[in-house]
Amino acid sequence: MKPLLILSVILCALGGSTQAADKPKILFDTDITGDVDDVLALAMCHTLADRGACEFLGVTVSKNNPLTASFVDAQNTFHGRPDLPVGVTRDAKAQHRESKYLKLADSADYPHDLKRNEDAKDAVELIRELLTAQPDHSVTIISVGIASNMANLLKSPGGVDLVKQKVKALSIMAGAFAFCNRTNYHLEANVINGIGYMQTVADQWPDEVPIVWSGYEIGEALPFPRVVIQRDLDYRPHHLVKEAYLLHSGPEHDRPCWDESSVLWAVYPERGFFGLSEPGRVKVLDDGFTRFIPVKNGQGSQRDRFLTMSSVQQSRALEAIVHLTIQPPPAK
Ligand SMILES: [Ca+2]
Repeated sequence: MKPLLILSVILCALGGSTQAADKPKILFDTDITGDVDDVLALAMCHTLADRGACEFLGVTVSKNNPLTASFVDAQNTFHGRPDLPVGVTRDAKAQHRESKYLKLADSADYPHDLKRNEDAKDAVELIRELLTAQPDHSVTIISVGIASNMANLLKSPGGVDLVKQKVKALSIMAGAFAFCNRTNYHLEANVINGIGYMQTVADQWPDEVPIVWSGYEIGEALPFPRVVIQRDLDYRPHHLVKEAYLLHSGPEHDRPCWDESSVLWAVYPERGFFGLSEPGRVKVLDDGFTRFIPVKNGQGSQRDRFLTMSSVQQSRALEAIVHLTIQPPPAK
């Protein structure tokens, strides 16, 4: 065997074993109530786990609505994971949000057994439990709502050290880092609906654990095609994702894929679906604006980066999101 060939065989073998060890373990923290992109993002998490691309540890909910645990369990059951752990916030100060689609949890079309938030675990307790059980530096947290659970995790006893020890990265949908929504000073919902929580995350998240921010501008540039909802989800007589989308956005709207972008980066960070900004630090201002302060001359925190996206990446990312969202769940 030629030396070059031997080297490539060794590298392949190493690559294979590294890949298995590095399979992302994901924890999905969502404010599944108001917008419907959380439902599509949760569908993606299930598909990615079905494909063996990640290990799906659990779901936590960051906003208050009595139907959140029931809906999440209904969706987890729909996707073939009826026993996936579900936690809900017990923080009364976290925003309460009405929902156009959570009522699907009460439909006989979506059987499941967790019916009341009172029977779900406390979100922070569940996150702590799941993190504690995992190897060091192995868990990617995907947070796509207000930051109540992330902030309360950091404030819990030993919370910062637990994050430092167990978390590999935080993939968060929050803020805005480019011109978007016709302004260069967009105040993004996940921040302004709980500014104090996001400030706690930005200020207290350990410097050693990277945060990748998907700003409003990324999802805004990824409109989920309405035709997919109209035509591609009839493989089941009742499709939870389709019905939730229609209840929220109606049939004539291409809903931006804000939350889906954070899932895609979390599981496939090296696939080039997105670019990354230079490193720096996000400061959450008192009005909710996210100011990015880049590293200067190698000085300062390098914890944070935000997603960027070229037009080629936009096409690839949107197509990947679409197909990861609509892949049929495994047969029952
Ligand atoms: Ca969300």
